[in-house]
Amino acid sequence: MLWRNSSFAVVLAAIAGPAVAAPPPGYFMSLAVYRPSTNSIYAYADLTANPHVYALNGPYGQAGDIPVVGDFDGNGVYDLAVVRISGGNATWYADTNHDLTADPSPLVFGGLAGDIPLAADFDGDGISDLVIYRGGTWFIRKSTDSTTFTKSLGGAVGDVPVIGDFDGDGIPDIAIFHAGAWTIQMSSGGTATDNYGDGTYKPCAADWDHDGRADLCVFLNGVWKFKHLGTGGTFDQYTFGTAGDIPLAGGAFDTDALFVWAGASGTQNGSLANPYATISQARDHAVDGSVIRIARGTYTEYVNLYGPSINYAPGLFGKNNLKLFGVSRRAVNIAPSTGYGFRLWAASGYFLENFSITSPNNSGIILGSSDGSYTNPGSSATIEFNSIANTSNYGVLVTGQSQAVIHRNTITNSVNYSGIGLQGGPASNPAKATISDNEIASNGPINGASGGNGIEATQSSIVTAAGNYIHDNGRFGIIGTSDAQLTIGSNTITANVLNGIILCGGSVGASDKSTATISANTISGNGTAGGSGYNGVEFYRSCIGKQIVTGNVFDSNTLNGIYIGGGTLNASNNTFSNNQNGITIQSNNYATVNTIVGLFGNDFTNNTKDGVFAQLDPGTTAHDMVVTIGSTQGSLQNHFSGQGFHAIGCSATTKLLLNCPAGGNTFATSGDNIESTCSCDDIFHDGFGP
Ligand SMILES: [Ca+2]
Ligand SMILES: [Ca+2]
Ligand SMILES: [Ca+2]
Ligand SMILES: [Ca+2]
Repeated sequence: MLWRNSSFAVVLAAIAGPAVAAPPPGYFMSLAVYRPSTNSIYAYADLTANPHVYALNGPYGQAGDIPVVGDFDGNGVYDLAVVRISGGNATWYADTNHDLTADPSPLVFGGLAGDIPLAADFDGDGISDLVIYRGGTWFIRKSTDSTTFTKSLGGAVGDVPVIGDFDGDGIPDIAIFHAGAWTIQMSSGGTATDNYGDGTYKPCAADWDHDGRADLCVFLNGVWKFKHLGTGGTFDQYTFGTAGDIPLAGGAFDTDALFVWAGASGTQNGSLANPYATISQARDHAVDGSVIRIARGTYTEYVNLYGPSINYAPGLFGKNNLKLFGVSRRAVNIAPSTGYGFRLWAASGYFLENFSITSPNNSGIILGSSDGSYTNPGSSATIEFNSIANTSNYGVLVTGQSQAVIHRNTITNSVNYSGIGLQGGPASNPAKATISDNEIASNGPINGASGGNGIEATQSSIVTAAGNYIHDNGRFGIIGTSDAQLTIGSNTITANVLNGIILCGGSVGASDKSTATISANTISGNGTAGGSGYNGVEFYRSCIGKQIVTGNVFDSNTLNGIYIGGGTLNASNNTFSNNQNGITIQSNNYATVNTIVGLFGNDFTNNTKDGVFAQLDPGTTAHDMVVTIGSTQGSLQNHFSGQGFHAIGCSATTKLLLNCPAGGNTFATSGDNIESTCSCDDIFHDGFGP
């Protein structure tokens, strides 16, 4: 008891010390320790709170018990259990209502000497499944039907089992810690290894930086240290607990949230014991910044989330900064019979996490203004770790002056529109989105007249897309039109039916100021529609802006790696392989402005026709073509090999004049590298003549 009476001040002093870097945002996760010397739990809910308040604190269990945390009822809050091994049985005493008294009917599972109990939700119902690790075999008891299956990992003397979602797919991964050596069996396939800590540490796993992937965690003498799997060293540490404590991490012990449980009946006040039956009820009772935790189940409501400017019902104004957390994207279904999944009306600072969202006749999530117009202030939200699928309209639609962070979701099968859409807003204050690490796939109809894109950015919207896997969409992987500004980096964009990326649109003579910086992407196998093929990237003839394309791989697109029909392009340090042409450059009277292209430091390998193909259409009088291919500076040389026709090919009624200085390009063969219709020298000129 001495520690309990004095610990508060001790802990406060510790977390104020210089050793502690920034803790994660409040309420996303918790830390707890179990103290075997007193058989007591100490759990913080909000690690950023000052002063700290324990979410759960007191004696639970008896000498010899093994503590395990998990969500044993599926309400989104971590619960403590102790496992007592006696007489060949392991009895699991869980406390799901957090009164530090065991629930009725404890479960029995495992029980041999040396068994190590753990818990995590393998079967995806939102309830943690009981796990027994026994000498390298993991026995997992499914909460859905009480049957058991096994996994195998580890088994050496000194192996310590750990569970976390290291690959961020929402499914637990099993891991072994052996004196600092980590081996992780990923649910998405494959095995990862790393080194962190040593035999003096106790291992743990927690998504400390809230990026959706569990981080390696080690605990010693009250200090928690965190490291990203595979990279870097300790990125943060936190002081909580003391020598001899058992670290318990991974979820949230947040008991102060507003709770929702589909189908709840009787008294409903949003407490842990008496949750609301609907998300809308919790919204009505929320205050600015409230956390709303949503239990497993199916919610058929159309959830309107209002900002403070909106008086949406008698006496009820909206709120900002609400955090809506589902217990698991595999177990919380937002399935309105009509309307949107979530709609934000001039509501800012929201978090929407861990939901499975469908809508039979509208979008999954829409951000907008108070009245649906694009001229009033919009909404802002962070949309993370959701599975958004089978929506009739957009998976996520960002309208007007709204802003979204869209991170680590799967957004698939939006039937009639696109996975993510941005539209509206004045050019001075457009819709914006940062879209990272999502899978955006199979959206839209095959060859439909509209929609069917992975990401669709229109009307001056500003998009940064990074680290996404964008594939098998019915039209384009990414489309930017009507003065959109795109930054597209480190994505994999593959097997989309038409182009991987297309910029600009409109009829003949349209001026589209859309621009893109496209870097370090893999853009492959696009244009699965058949016919004459499609491009990795197309800059449509209405483009008038300057495009930058650098460090990408363009492979096996069915037509060109890049096609440009108007505007300015600087393409450097890309690899073009197994496309029909690496790059096609075209100018004609249908374009809005000249086509101006510089190509430096690119590799063109095994393209089936030309490496670079320049085409000045017959009768072109309105526009000009200025093409510079390579430079004698070594790093700016292009390299050509294995093309079917020519390294550099031209189509024009007279010789097409290009700037391709002698020594500015290297060719693998001494053959017909430059087509006779090209005039390729080092005099700067445009397509019409010197
Ligand atoms: Ca619980
Ligand atoms: Ca389960
Ligand atoms: Ca996983
Ligand atoms: Ca993480």
